[in-house]
Amino acid sequence: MNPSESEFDVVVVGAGFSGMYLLHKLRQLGLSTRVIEAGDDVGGTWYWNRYPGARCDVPSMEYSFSFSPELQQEWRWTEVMAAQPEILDYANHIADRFTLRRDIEFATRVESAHYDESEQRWRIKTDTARTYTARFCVMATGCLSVPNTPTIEGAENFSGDVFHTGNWPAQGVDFSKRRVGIIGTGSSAIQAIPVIAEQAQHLTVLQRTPNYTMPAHNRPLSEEFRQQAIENYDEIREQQRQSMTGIVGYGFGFGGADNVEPTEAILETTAAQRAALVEQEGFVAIRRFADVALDTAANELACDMYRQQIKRVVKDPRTAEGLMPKGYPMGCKRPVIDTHYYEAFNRDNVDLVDLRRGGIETITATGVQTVQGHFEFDTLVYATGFDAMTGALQKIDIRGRKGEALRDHWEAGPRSYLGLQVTGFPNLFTVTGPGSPSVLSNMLVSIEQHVDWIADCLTHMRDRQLATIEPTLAAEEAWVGHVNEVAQGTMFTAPSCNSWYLGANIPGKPRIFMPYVGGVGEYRKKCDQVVANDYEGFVLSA
Ligand code: FAD
Ligand code: N01
Repeated sequence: MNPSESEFDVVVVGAGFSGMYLLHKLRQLGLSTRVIEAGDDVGGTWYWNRYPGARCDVPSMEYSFSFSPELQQEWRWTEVMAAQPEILDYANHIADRFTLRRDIEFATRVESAHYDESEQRWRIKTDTARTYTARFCVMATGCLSVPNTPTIEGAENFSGDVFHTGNWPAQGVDFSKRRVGIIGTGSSAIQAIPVIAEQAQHLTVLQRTPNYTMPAHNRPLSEEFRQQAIENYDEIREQQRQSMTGIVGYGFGFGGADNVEPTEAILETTAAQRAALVEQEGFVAIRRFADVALDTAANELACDMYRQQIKRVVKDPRTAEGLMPKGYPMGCKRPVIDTHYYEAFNRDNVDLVDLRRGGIETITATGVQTVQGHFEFDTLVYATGFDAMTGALQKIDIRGRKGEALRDHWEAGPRSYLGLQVTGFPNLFTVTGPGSPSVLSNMLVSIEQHVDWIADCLTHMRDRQLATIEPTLAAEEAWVGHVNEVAQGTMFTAPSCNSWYLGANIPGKPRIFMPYVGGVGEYRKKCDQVVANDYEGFVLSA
């Protein structure tokens, strides 16, 4: 073997939660495993996204691993929804507890992965000029790990500091005495804005599309509650696995009046009743209505209630009007929850630029030129999201049988069987890939399910001395068809919806709804059924 080559049973790309659990699991199977990670340490999302206000929006007791009873008994979350530093501590704790780092190559980016048909091996090359060979290659590269910085004319001329929420400096940013501009009003911006507003001299929010966001009602986690939850963990975890989204909301939901089962029909209410509900409960009043997710007219009534509440919270009428989402349904984009987002616009040092009244023209040395005028900044923050789901995979030159490029196979949009494997790419797996519930779920539940499935598959192959696994074209086609079919008629695919789920945030990306909307529980059943039917839809060869 070439001295710069290293041979392993499995090479895993990425050391976020997916790559970390894979390493632990594959080691338990006795498989030699190497993890390659571009960052300097573990944590993935929580390593890169250190912007102020970053936190998860799934209760942490549930956004955590279940694979180790000891781990889940010993770890102490301090808040219902933990902040980024605490989640990164958790990732570091896992790396220490299971001594993961010794098998991870940090500060190393995988540039290509080519399948050698004659040797039945993947050959993986890095930007450090190393080559690894492995029978199996698992892409744990993340769904939201390639930050999107839009091309705006003149961007290179800006003389101040520039940051992206998805690649935030580890040492933090001092905003004091700074005039800050932030581009974007997605989840990241909505978390960052209230916190930056408290620190900066002035904050200008450049908003192209207003979002629908609900109050998080986050709060400290009491020891009593934590104790009660860990005593019931077996049951909670089982409920999570069988649920639609991997979230049970055990014991707390999101607090107060919003913790309501959606059973009522908004179409059966009068305008006066809706106004009264807004008055009594604010944004969360909408949660009681089941038809909002299913019917466009019902959805529009809910949007109207939502806009009424913005008017009640935001004092300046022009700013309130500017913050109102219009022209696309609630529930088409990734749900957002916030802590005092709208209240931040009542501060004297925060201004909104509603780009619907005139968009960005150029970035200048001193700020941003819009149709509405020039805005001066010392610091510019891009909260402009990610090339989601396919971005990290397509950045790598992945080639399967006969040298076919994954980029070509996916030219018209991602295609896979179960979001786990792609036809023509034997022994290559993706964790939470397009075609699986993935980003529509509590990701830790979906990560565990995929890693367990892959580990069971490798065990099955070893026990039967099988060399390769890949899906048939027919199985892939049927699954892609099913994924598209179940997404039709939902708010996710409404013609007026432009979300990163659809690839609509990246110019030129095919408009395809990428995740599987069928739910975590149903999807798990389907994956288990495939195994029970002797890996139906896959070809396993000796
Ligand atoms: P990642 O954490 O993205 O890790 C992938 C790793 O692969 C990265 O470290 C990256 O550097 C590495 N990598 C990629 N390409 C290469 C390459 N070519 N070579 C080497 N290394 C590579 N999900 C939830 O369920 N609940 C939440 O509340 C939630 N909050 C989120 C908040 C933010 C700000 C973001 C951005 C995402 C959030 N998510 C949330 C989704 C989150 O991405 C997942 O929950 C989870 O952390 C993903 O883990 P992962 O290991 O699959 O991917
Ligand atoms: O990114 P986004 P994000 N000019 O794509 C705007 C997870 N996450 O990083 O809508 C002007 O949602 C863009 O505008 P528009 C979660 O899954 C979770 O905020 O395209 N604006 C939009 O407002 C989430 O969904 C948490 O018109 C431009 C914004 O940038 C995902 O990560 C927290 C522009 C991008 O919003 C991504 O969220 C954070 C341009 N040229 C992230 N280009 C939790 O709380 C883009 N925009 C769990």
